[in-house]
Order: sequence, then structure tokens, then C-alpha cells
Amino acid sequence: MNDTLQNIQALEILDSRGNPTLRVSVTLSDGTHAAASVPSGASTGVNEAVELRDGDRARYQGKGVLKAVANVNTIIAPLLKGYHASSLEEIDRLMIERDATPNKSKLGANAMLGVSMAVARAASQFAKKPLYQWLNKDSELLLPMPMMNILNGGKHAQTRVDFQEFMVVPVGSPSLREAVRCGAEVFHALQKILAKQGYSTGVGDEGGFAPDLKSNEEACELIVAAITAAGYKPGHDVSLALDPASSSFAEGKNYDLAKSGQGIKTTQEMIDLYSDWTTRFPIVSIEDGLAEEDWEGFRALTATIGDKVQIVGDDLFVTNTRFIAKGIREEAANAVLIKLNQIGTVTETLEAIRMCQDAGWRAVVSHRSGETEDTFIADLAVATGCGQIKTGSLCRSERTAKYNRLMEIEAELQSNARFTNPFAKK
Ligand code: 2PG
Ligand code: MG
Repeated sequence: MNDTLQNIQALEILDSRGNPTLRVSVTLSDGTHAAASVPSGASTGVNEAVELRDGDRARYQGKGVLKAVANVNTIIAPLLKGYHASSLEEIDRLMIERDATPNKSKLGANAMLGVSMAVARAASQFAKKPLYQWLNKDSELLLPMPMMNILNGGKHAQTRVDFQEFMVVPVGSPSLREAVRCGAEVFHALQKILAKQGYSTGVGDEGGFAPDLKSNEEACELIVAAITAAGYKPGHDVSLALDPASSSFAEGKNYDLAKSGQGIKTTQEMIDLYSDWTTRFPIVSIEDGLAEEDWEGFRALTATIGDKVQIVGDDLFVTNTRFIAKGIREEAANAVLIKLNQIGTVTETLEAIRMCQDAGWRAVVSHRSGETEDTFIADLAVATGCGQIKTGSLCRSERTAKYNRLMEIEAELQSNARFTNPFAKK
């Protein structure tokens, strides 16, 4: 076998927000070469693995990643040289041991993840397999149902909308390709509606429109109108999913809807708001409806509407099996958002997905608000058969790259391509 790691090299590049991030290139002894780029979040959970930044105000407002680059080039590269790319678990474990902190703060989760992803990609190329085949263990390959974020608020847009993401889910589409078409048509219908009402049609960080609406509720109303205008039936062809990202407006034990001026809400009032919305809008999924500290609230929300709505924990679980296990034990949700850089290695990400699947929970593979042209998550979603992906709007190349990759995989799989509606009534 000639798949030993010969050279590992990191480079500081830019993400979709114009902030520095890492690209890691890996060369194997037989000449196989692969690279991977690391995403970066804005509404990050406090328990996420550490994204190492330089803090040198003279460069990129302190956001440079030269320390992480140096960690790859001078610590990780010599550590891993000579190991087989195909033994990704061993490679990830070696980095974890070398870092030896609970949150990857020494080497940096961004440094470690870049290496982990690039090694996986190199190994797949060496094995002459597409990445989704190589990452696949014993699950059935499945094209994921996309959650498409067509209206951005919260920390992703400078407007009066408190909630971060308003997504469309093309539940009635028969294939991924048709789901993408449906999402794009609704996206364009929404653009027309916004323009007609005098709202801005500029887009936010994830490519969704970022209009300065009068309330959070208006976002749902406008999207439902857009679904209809595009010729689809709300709830039948296209449903809604929300990510309020509530940790970003939590104030002590309460929630301050400060951007919209709707005032302070208690946990119970937030739960009442979601319960009410789910009767008025075709909502199938709510992520981070409550804050990362509010485990009790999450349990109450799940007990109240969890039988009809998917309750996703993002900041609550940070793709960490320690928190996911607690969540499963305490019935704090019924699904987990999966982000590679929240935990920092591909192996641990796969373990998190597996834990969800074993418990009968759902896993939703996700991008970050700061992305690159890397399409790793598209392959990851297909490989694990998790059934759902969240990767932003139907514009901005860092978002469409993932949809384009999924369409490519679907075409490659031909008649073996499976795509199902995870929200279909059993
Ligand atoms: C989220 C993400 C991705 P960020 O909250 O789910 O949409 O945002 O990457 O800013 O944490
Ligand atoms: Mg989120």
C-alpha cells in the first residue's frame, strides 16, 4: 500500500465572509494529492471546539489563522508523516492525543479538521472511490432532503429580524434535483414579492434575502406567499424550517427579541410562540428554538410539540457525543445538527451521527455561515444516509457548490439514487 502521508501543508485563505480560514493540502507517497477547506460559524455555541485565531490586531482584525497554519505545518505534519491515509480514525486519534485538551484549544479545531478532511479526501482518491463511497460504512446511501435558508436574520443580517434562519424544505419533491429546482423557484418568487413591497433584496451571509421586516412572523408569511406564487402548495410541496439560533438573543434565563422590538420573553412564552406558529405555518423543524443553557426548556419544547415537529439541537449539542448522549437520555430534542468544525475531526463527526441513528434520532448535516467552495458536507450527508442537509440559500457559490455536488452525486448514482421525505407521515 502506497497511501502513506508524505506531505501536509496548510495555507491561510478567505472564507465567504472575507475572514481568514485554512486550506490543508495532503500528498501521499504515490503522488495522490487532495485539499480541504475549513468553515467558520458566527452564532457559535460556547461548547464548540476552539477555532484558533491569532488575535494579532494588525492582521485581519485579529482573525488571522497563521498560528493554526503553523500548527499544521510544524506539529501535525511531522506527527502524521508515514501513517496510512486510509486509517483516518488512527490519524484523528493521534491529533486528539497530541492536542490533549478537552476542546482542541492547543492545536486548534480548525487546524485539526482541515487535516482530517484532506486526509479523508486523499484516501478516497487513493482508493479510487468518490468521497461519499469512501466515507460510507454500513448505512444505505441517501440523497438528503435540503433545508434551504432563503431569509436571513439574527447575527447573519443587520436587520430587525431576531430569528436567524427561515428555511424552505421541498418535502414534495421526488428527487434532489427537483428539490433544488423547487427551492430556487421559491427563492426567486420571494425576491419578486419583497421587491414589490419595497423591501431590500440584498442577501445575508447564507445567501437568503435580508429584508428589514417589521416582525419575525412576517418572514413566515412572505415565504408562504412565495411558495404559492411559485406554483407550489405550502405544507404539501414545500414546508418551513426555522433556526432562531436563540442562544444569540438569550438574556439570562429569558429571551430578548431586541432587534424586532418585541421585548423580553420567558422560556414558556417562546414555547407558546412556536406552538402557535406550528398551527399557523407548515413548520416541520425548529432548531435552537431555545438557548444552549436551557436544557429544561428544550425538554419542555420537545414534550409539547416534539411529536409533530423535529426539534433540532445545534448549540445545545455542538456535535459532541457527550452532550448528545445527555440529550438522548433526557429527551431534550429529537434531532442533532451536525457540523464538522464544532467537534474538529471527521471521525468524531461520524460518531456523533452514528449515536443519533442508533437512538432513533435524526441527524442534519450542516454548513457554517462562513463557508468555502469545499463540498465535503454534501458527500458526508450522502455517505451517512442521515437524510437531511442544511446548506443555505440558492445563491452564492459557496452555498450552491453543495447543491451542485449533490446533483452530481445523484446523477452518478443513477437508478441507485434514493431520495425520501424524512417528514412523511408514517
Ligand atoms: C447555525 C449556523 C449555520 P453559524 O446556527 O446553524 O447555519 O450558523 O455557522 O453562524 O453558527
Ligand atoms: Mg443553528
